[in-house]
Amino acid sequence: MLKLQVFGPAFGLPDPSPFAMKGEMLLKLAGLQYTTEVGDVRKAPKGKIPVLHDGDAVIPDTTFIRFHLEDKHGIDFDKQLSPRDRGIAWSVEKMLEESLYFAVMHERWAVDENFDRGPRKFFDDIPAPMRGLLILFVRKQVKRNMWGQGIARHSRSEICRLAARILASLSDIMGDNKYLMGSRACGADATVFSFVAGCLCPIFDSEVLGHARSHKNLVDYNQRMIAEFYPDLV
Ligand SMILES: N[C@@H](CCC(=O)N[C@@H](CS)C(=O)NCC(=O)O)C(=O)O
Repeated sequence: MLKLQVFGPAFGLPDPSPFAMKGEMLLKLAGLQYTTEVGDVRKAPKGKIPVLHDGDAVIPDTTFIRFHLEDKHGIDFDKQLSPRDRGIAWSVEKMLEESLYFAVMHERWAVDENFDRGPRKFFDDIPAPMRGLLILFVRKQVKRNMWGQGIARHSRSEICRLAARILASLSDIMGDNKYLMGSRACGADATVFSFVAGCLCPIFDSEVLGHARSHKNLVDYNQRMIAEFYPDLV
């Protein structure tokens, strides 16, 4: 049995981490039986969640989880796509993971009101004297990473402008399709759904939410994907 380590549902999302949600979506799209359990980043091989356990194999990182499902389970997530569309789908996926992700993280972790509404709650189970210190430590680390990646060197309005262009590009590529690339879901839908759901999460007060809401096709897609893959959330 496949077991995926995730963070678990929060903020009305299947998982607050777009990568944990993507990992689970890959398993759903593959049609494989799996279970989930709450993981611990400190014990994860690459210090990040999600992590897939498949028998003795331990696979961290969603792109390598996808490769594993392709190699070991013979799944071709994109079998209906032309080579060109496979390339477009892969590029869209990486545009969200390598660019939009940092804008979303910045809005959640660096903006005080959003941090209080969201990530601060991850620490609720830590006993009071430790909690404050751990929050300071982890938040500082996240901010340092965002500075190193570069996103934190921009103003909030610049960051939201970057996110707006990405969401507009995504909306234009999806057009009237049911899924990203047409009438059947492809591998990149795991990422696209995770990020669209995350951007539409009403808990976080951000221009990113307004930009996401301005694309009716993305809002409709999100509702369709929730109904199809997470009917319990409806
Ligand atoms: N490239 C990784 C990214 C995973 C990732 O960034 N996970 C974040 C949550 S969204 C995490 O575990 N962060 C914990 C940390 O950095 O300490 C993937 O595709 O799985």
